[in-house]
Amino acid sequence: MRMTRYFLPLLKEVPSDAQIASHQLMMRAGMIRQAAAGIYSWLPLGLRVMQKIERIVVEEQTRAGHLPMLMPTLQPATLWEESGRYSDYGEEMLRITDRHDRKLLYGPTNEEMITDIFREHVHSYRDLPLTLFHVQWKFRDEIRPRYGVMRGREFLMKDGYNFDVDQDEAIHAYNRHMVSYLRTYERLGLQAIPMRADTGPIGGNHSHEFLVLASTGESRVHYDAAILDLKLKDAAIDYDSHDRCAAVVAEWTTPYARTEETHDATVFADRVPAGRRVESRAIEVGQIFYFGTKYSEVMGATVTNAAGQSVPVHMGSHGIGVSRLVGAIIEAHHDDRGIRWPLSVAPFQVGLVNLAHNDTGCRTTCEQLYRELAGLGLEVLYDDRDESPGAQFASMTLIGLPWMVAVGPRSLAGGEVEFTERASGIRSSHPHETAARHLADRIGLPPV
Ligand code: P5A
Repeated sequence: MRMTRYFLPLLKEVPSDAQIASHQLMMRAGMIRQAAAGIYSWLPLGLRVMQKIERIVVEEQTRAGHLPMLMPTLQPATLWEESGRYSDYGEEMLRITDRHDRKLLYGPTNEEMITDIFREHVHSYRDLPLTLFHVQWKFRDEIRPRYGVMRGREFLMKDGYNFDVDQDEAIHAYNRHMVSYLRTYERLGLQAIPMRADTGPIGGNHSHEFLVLASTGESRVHYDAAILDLKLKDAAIDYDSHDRCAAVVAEWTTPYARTEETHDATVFADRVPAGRRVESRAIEVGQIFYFGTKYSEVMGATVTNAAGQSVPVHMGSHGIGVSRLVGAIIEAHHDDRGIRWPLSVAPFQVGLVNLAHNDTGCRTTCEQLYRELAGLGLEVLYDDRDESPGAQFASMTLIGLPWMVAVGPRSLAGGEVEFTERASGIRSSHPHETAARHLADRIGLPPV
């Protein structure tokens, strides 16, 4: 992509209402624009990142055997009247009336709608287990939307719903989700800690939140520092194996880790040596729930079990804050000059900078490198604007692409171009003829 053809409204000034780094950087890097309090337009650069996150989330859900679908943003109030949550959900629910005076709402979550689909079509244990998910916009009329996309009113969520014949199977679904979430966050370049949590309006009594430590996070958490040493060891986990999933979950939920709401100071002090007790702030990037038959009983979602009896189906739900993750990743990966995207979600992998627009050699080399890099399958943002080298470097550093390739007359006189790795700041020079291939190898794309 050539910058002169792109839409990248970079801001020089930090907007006064942006209090935390991720909000400031997303505004300065031209990723989002506020439309109303807690409601944002996603500009091209921001959308690229969000779509990469969404793709990783969907891939990991699919790998775990969960099926993608899509439910609408607007829901009929009647479904929520059935579950009792139409009145319970309170002021956070955005209620809408259509021209026929029918009550609708902009979905804050989808337990009712999915239960309605299930009860209509599934009647036998033979069709279970079943987990359906979608990635869809939600609306919650938060009292205090803030921190940009972190606490929006309209936000993108991956929400999934499992249906199982009994509690054992449903706990396996819970464990499977925990493992798939751990894998997802790892691929996104985040260390997210599962912590015992409250269930709030979703219900049930079995829930974990996934938290990314950050001083600007809205959640207060308490944990055993030992949990930070855990690594997901088995890359190819067998999601069908109850034992394998349960073992991973046992490992990750044994060290003390709880949100403020479920924290117990006595248990904390008894179980964790003083030197390892940490209290911190964190960003909630996901939550999983097991709530049994809470919705299936009142809404009549039953199946016949192996003994031929009709039983309410056991359910859980699981959410990942896709739009919030854009902010959370920036909170975890930035410095005072800008963003430092992990490769997996970077909007482009490479920034190409021409330091001398009037120099024919530099221009030709840039054009050639641009073609070669793209030909090798790399996503390149080419700064072909007529700006000073200082301004170009500052823009690239702010946007935070993992690699920058600079073409300037001095190094080109020696046949070389300069690479800078954003994460480490390390620079190196390479012959321009082999620069594209060399970078593709570093980034790990297969040879074409
Ligand atoms: C699980 C999926 C649920 O809604 N029902 C369906 C369950 N869970 S949750 O914890 O309430 O939300 C899941 C994740 O969505 C993100 N999130 C938000 N992101 C941005 N702005 C908000 N206002 C917001 N509210 C929730 C969080 O990442 C949360 O973990």
